[in-house]
Amino acid sequence: MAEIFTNIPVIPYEGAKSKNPLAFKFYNPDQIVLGKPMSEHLPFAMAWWHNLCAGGTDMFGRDTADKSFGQEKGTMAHAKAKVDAGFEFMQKLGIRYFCFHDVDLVPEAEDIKETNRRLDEITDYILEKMEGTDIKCLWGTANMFSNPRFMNGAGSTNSADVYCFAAAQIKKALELTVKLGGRGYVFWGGREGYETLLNTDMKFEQENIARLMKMAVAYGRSIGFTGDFYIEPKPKEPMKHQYDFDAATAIGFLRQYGLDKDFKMNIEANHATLAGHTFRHDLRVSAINGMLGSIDANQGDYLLGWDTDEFPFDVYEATMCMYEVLKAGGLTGGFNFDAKNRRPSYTVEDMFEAYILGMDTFALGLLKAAALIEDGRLDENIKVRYSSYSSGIGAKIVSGEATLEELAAYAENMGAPELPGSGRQERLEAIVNQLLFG
Ligand code: XLS
Ligand code: NI
Ligand code: NI
Repeated sequence: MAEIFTNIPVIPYEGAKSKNPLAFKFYNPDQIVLGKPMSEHLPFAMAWWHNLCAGGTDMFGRDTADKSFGQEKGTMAHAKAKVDAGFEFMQKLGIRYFCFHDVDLVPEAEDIKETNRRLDEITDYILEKMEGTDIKCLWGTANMFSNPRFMNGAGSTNSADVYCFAAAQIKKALELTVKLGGRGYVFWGGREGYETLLNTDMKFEQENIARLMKMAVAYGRSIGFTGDFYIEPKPKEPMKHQYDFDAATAIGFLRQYGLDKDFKMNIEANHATLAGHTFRHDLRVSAINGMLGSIDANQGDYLLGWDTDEFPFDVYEATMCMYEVLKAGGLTGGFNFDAKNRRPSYTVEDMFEAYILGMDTFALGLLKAAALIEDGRLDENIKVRYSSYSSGIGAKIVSGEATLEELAAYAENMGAPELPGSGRQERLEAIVNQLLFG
């Protein structure tokens, strides 16, 4: 196999003082943090679609980056060149996982039987490349939003034929995920939503999405898929209203339809902020419901109202993310860089430097979150803040034995309660800054 990225070496860790753009400054895979090597805390994944397929096309202009890898696009030779490029890329960066949509792997044919044959061929090739490496699939998914047939969604479509086509794609994508040893299978509700209620039966559409997911779970389990199914919530884009708005909405949906045992959340930073939450908020909502599965590690732009999918560079956000992840006991999934270079960053060096940026940002986030946990002041403050529930009437409330009458009688005898104590927000924010920059 001829080398593709000939001017890029294996990326070394050189430490915080290095000025080499092609070196890690903070991601040091073997460094032990809270008893575990960094690489185990941070199972990073490459997103096939952004890294190997997307060339920067936007609404106003065509590709700036050349992702042909020396082959004609739309051919199986190109599909294989992408595999070669992807594996070389992951190996040079020390990335052990990848995520894919079916149509990222091969050009889609008119007939799904031919597409599936191509998928078999390419995944045989991927399996060959996996041999002798420690690279595996993090999660797979089916693209049920790009083709015009999915204009009204897949599970939510008004067309039973399109619904069946979606089922066929999910079936195949599940088989491929199992074949490639995937830890998870993602449902991002690409167009599972609506534009106007004037033409929409919302209840019916949601029931149909649940039916499709149930069939996917039944089939997945029948072919030996033991990993997690994930919903990746997103509030809008491409549809005006998406049914899986945020983690809380998606979790409610899963519980309503009895899917909560098989599903967890795949939380994307940029989707959480589009929903008007912090990234951290959606992680916490998932974690307290036992459903924090995996993360799409990217970053939005607070000035732009869409999914800009930037590589994460905000260390504060990454720290808060890693704080949630560490507190939740880690992820069963991983950190997928669902992120793309900015359009004017179109060179091969830019591809690598973007991943170095993302990996270093999360390494810093991990180190700083571990420092916050070891410092203990945030935890201590929370303990003190809720301490009125550890004894007396508070403990009785928590035990579930108290009645409303009893609490009312207690209040009547008490007179006016004291103020609940300072929230200490500024003190806590200062502690975070101290540990980030001190
Ligand atoms: C789009 C989503 C998508 C999913 C996979 O906004 O982030 O890329 O991660 O279908
Ligand atoms: Ni996204
Ligand atoms: Ni995503």
